[in-house]
Amino acid sequence: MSKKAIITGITGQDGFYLSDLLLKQNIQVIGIKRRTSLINSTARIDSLINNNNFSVVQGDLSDSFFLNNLINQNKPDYIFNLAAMSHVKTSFDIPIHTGDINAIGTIRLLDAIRTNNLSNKTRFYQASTSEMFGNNSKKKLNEQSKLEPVSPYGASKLYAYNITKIYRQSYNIFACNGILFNHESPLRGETFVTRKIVRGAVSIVKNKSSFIELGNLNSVRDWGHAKDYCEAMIKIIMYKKPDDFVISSDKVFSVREFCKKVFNYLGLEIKFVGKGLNEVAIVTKSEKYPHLINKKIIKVNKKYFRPLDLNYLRGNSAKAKKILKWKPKINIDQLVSEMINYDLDLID
Ligand code: NAP
Ligand code: G4F
Repeated sequence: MSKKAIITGITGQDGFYLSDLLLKQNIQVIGIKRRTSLINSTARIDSLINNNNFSVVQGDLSDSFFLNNLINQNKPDYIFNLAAMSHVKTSFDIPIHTGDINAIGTIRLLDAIRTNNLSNKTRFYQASTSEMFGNNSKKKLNEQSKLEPVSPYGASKLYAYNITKIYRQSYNIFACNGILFNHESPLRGETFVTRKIVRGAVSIVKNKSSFIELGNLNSVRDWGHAKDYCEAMIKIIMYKKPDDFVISSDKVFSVREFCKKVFNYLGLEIKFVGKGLNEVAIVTKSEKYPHLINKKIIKVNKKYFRPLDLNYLRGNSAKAKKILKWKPKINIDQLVSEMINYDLDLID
């Protein structure tokens, strides 16, 4: 009989890549999708719907009764907890909901494993995050680094990370954390900075808009590709013992540098001038789009700043490399080109 996995957050970016990888390993996937007023919330996973090993049930991480029943009925081999209110800036606007879903939602799942006596059967993966680290100057962050989050999102995820470890140690549940750094793809939500920049730049070259508005351009991130990171999730949950692993590319770029990469790929050279809220990016050279030369294509808007931000996040994934034999296959330039080509096709 094939193994069975429940994935929360099936309709999200990682929900697609993880499902695709598990189905290729002949693992049955049951995804949890919350109710929405429009049917197109499944757009990312529509290509998987015809797979007999793939099914979706409606439910919510706030509903203990639903989660408990689903786990009791299916007695899954694996649970991947990917569902979250995952937008850091939004977590400042809806901190209580963020805590309910990200923190308490995690304990709802872990406690359903415990109370259904599935501790010896069901392995649990928690989608932990580099946002838990906080501002640690420019250190490369690993499993031993200090955890001092600076957002309601980071704090909620730190609770989930800790409760996952506590259930592992107290009840012998195979519960593990993947501490994943930022990972992107053509399926990334449109309001995260990489996709926002890519979509904005494509819209500019297609004459659909004239500039992009961003917040903190100085912020530095360690960006990888979601497909590589979902491969790591599977290695973590299938490892011989439950443990916690940092997953990162170990390379960093600022938001400003990411913008340059995107515009360069599209055939435009840009230069940032000015300071603070008055900083802009101007097109300095373009054979392909001469009408854009001297145009301001990036502006700063204070509404995109957070009350607190993580300024520099760089991982050290040596443990995963050594123990899991995991390493990323897709570099930032390949990621950028894949994202741009996808949006060039999507945006008319
Ligand atoms: P995402 O695209 O934002 O997907 C989040 C998923 O959670 C969506 O399917 C969403 O449903 C679902 N969800 C939200 N609230 C829910 C609720 N109350 N009940 C049930 N489902 C709910 O996030 P992602 O990028 O795939 O990330 C997956 C996980 O990894 C998240 O937990 C995120 O916090 C974590 N993480 C992500 C990164 C990254 O860089 N991508 C890095 C570290 C950790 P809707 O589609 O209906 O909104
Ligand atoms: O793309 P972001 O919104 O990602 P952020 O905040 O790093 O969070 C993502 O990665 C985490 C892992 O570290 C995940 F846990 C989390 O779920 C999510 O997937 O912002 C990246 C940086 C920030 O410093 C932000 O201030 O870009 C800066 N930024 C500058 N202008 C912007 C913008 N971010 C957004 N979303 N929109 C802007 O206009």
